[in-house]
Amino acid sequence: MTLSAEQELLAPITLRSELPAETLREMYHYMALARALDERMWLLNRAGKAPFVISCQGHEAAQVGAAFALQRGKDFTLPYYRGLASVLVMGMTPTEVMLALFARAADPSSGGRQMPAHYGSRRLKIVTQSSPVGTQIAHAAGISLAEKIKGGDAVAWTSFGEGTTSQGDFHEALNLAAVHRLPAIFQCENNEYAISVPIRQQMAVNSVADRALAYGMPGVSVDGTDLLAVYEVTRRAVERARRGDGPTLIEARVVRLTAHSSDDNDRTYRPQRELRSLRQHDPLARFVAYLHDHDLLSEAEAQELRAQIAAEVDAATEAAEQAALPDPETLADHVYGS
Ligand SMILES: Cc1ncc(C[n+]2csc(CCOP(=O)(O)OP(=O)(O)O)c2C)c(N)n1
Ligand SMILES: [Mg+2]
Repeated sequence: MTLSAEQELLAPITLRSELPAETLREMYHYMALARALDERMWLLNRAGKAPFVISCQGHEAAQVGAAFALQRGKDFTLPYYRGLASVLVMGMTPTEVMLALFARAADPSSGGRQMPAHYGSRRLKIVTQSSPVGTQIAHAAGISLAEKIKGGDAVAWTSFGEGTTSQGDFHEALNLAAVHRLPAIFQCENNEYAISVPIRQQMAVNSVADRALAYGMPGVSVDGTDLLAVYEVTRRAVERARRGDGPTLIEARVVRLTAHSSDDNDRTYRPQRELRSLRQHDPLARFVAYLHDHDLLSEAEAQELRAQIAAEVDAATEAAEQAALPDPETLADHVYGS
């Protein structure tokens, strides 16, 4: 008997131990690297050196889990502004991330033009988002349509927050992708806030995944602090997309461990006890505990890895700080109708 698409995606996740230990340690490396870079960016912002930070903290497992199910250099990634961990897995280097933060000429995302966290790299097939939230969802539908027309089997993976699913772009993109059975994966990272607006004032459905039914595609809700669960759900969605069975909507339920951005003061709308309780669900701590429990990473190895990451973050910061700013002569380059 063949399982229906939804049943197949929701089938119990039993493959955890089948991933090699080396892959699991690599996953942890990317989560820890994303966290360390993110924390450094906040320090640089508070020291007056970086204009703006918008954090990935609490979303790392959802992003690393998903990105490990994609094929680097083949699949298209259209991340939103919290997508630091996803772009690192897809091949963006810490130095490239810092070049964008400092608006340097060599920033691969925009040559120092865009706000930080608008990740893009032609080399890595990472497509930068516009600042109006949700535009990348329609771009992902368009790219997957082009891929289908060309007869390729790459997928377009895009991410966005739950607040963004109230935008028309979300509706139009999912509808188009379902009608044409496009190889697209829509990952909603639901952290239950859109800046200061809690989810209950944003939508009347229980789960963003419920919305998939209305478009005619499978929708799956997964604990986004569980790296391996997100990996497995995304792996199944990628398989579906590559064999021509169409798109999937994945809701990864995550925690936002910081204020919305470096320009936001969440103490005005979020009780501190709520934040304290969310810290109990820190995906990084959860994955370290998993690795320890399964004898996959000793305390000494974890310490060594953290030291190596700290050195990597230092080197990236230094290299980017010393890199050249864009030449003022290039100010009007790429500006339409200047
Ligand atoms: C079209 C549009 N409306 C409003 C904004 C301002 N804005 C930036 S981020 C954001 C919140 C988005 O929330 P969500 O989609 O849940 O993502 P999160 O930041 O929580 O990860 C808003 C309203 C914007 N950038 N674009
Ligand atoms: Mg949100």
